[in-house]
Amino acid sequence: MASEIVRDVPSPVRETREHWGSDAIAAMLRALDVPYLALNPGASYRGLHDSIVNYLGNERPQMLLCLHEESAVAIAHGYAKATGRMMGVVLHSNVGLMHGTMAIFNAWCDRMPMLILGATGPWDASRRRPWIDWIHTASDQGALVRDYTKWDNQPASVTAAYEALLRAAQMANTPPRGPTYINLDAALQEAKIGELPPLPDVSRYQPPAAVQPDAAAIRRAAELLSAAKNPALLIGRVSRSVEAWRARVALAEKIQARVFTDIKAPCAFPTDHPLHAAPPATFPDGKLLRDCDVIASLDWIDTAGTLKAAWGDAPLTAKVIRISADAYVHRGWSADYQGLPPSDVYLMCEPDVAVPLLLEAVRGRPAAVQPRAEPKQEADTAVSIRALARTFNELTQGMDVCLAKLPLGWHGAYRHFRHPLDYLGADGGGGVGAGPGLTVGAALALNGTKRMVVGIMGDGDFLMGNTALWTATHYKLPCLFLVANNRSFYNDEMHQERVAKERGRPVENKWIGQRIDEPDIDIAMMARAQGAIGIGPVRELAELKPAIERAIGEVKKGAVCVVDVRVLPGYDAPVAGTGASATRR
Ligand SMILES: Cc1ncc(C[n+]2csc(CCOP(=O)(O)OP(=O)(O)O)c2C)c(N)n1
Ligand SMILES: [Mg+2]
Repeated sequence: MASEIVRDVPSPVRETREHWGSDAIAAMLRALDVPYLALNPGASYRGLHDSIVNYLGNERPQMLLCLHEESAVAIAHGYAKATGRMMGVVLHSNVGLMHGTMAIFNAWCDRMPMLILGATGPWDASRRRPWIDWIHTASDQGALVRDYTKWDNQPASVTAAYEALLRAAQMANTPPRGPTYINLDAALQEAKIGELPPLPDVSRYQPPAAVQPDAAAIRRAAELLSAAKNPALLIGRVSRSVEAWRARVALAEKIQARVFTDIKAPCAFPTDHPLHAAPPATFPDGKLLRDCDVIASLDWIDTAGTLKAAWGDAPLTAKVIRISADAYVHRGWSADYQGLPPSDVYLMCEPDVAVPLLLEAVRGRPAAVQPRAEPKQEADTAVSIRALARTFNELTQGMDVCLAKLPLGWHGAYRHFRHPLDYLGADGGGGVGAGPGLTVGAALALNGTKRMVVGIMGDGDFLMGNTALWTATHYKLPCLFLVANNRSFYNDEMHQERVAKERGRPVENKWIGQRIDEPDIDIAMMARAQGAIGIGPVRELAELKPAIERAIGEVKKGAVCVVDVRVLPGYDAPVAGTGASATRR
């Protein structure tokens, strides 16, 4: 369990019989056991703000001040990734919500629970202050986020707010999980209400018990897997439970299935297990999958796309078992649902539920797969992401590490994952700038445990979200940032290269509108400016190990530390949509 964090403690407040609407809302948040509220302040919720500080004493929930709404949401996202638990976010009327939208989209695509509170200038126009309450009042504010939240509501009374919060919490935590949004009218927050209406009994509004799949469908799936010559498991979105991790390993071993994992999702299977077929990748190796005759997709993010990559236009020869409850949240606006996969058996439940049932029902077969040989390692000659990874691995041997973010140029073979908290997956929606907030959120979740939280991220990602660091330094949440700084939005240089080649135009212009230099940004100084320790820039291979070693030591002592590692542009991994597999050194 994470330990308590630094808290800004309010001066004592005299008890009064008078209460305001927002006191009731704050009491409800405590009843719902919301641990934290990440926020950036705004007058539209000054009522609630006062209630958290002066009515609740700034605890349960405790405020976490953030310098940008995008980091507030990303922190809640990172916290949910590490714990499976929902925390709260408060976003100022319309402008704050607008700042938070990309991060909400990321959390939505990542199916992470989150309670988002918003506010609106008094809905009653006669109560609005001139100008500011008018620009910060919008009809149907929920419309800004409705397409990527599970539910939204603007309650018109305190008792309606109780119910709205109960429902929002229940829905956020019902699989497939996701963010919900409650918009609180400033007038409701600031209304004098005397005594608080009695709070509902929260224990009677819990999320439902896990949905169990149909027994006959489990038997059919088990029969397919048992009869398969060469079964495969595509393991996508699953929980952080150690028990569920072990059940997946047991299932794979019992049927001798090849296992594929996805670098976009949190780690789901020991990557050094002989049955783990290939390093976790954005796009798994089609060739390996094409040999498989039965494929079980355990909430794999893009099953249809993966099958298409393997079979192309040829007929799909494998039988497919689809295990996913995700379609419950598929909507029209965002195509994050991916292509529609065929399925011979469709179990509409969470993989954590289906795996133990399948494990019980399948017939075992003797081990046949040979242990996988580790690829031969060439020595590093320059500072690259690979060199960074190797140095980091060497220095963290035997240590418990939680990787809260990895850069785009990371190859899945760079490091093994052996525990559900070893790696938390990507940002969900591909919204760059999430890395710092996700790392701080994971650091909040794992604070006081012996697992060190580390975000390894691109310079573009770091620069867009770096003010999340201040929240980590203020609340003393130790974590390590290793910035793979190629001084570019390099992923897109590769796109320009591809376009130039297709058009017969000069490839050497690909850097224009992409490179972040002249001046180089002093990332270590940005860290120091926020009370973190900044190390670097590391330019020489010889400097890399001492820099990371020092950084790990500082984080062990409780610091937030950032190392600016000037890596050469170049990826070992194929890059999304560019068709490039570039190692340009
Ligand atoms: C909010 C947002 N803006 C722009 C993009 C397009 N984009 C995808 S990857 C990328 C570059 C990220 O740069 P960095 O983190 O430094 O990684 P690098 O590509 O250099 O490896 C950009 C701009 C995006 N995905 N999200
Ligand atoms: Mg970059």
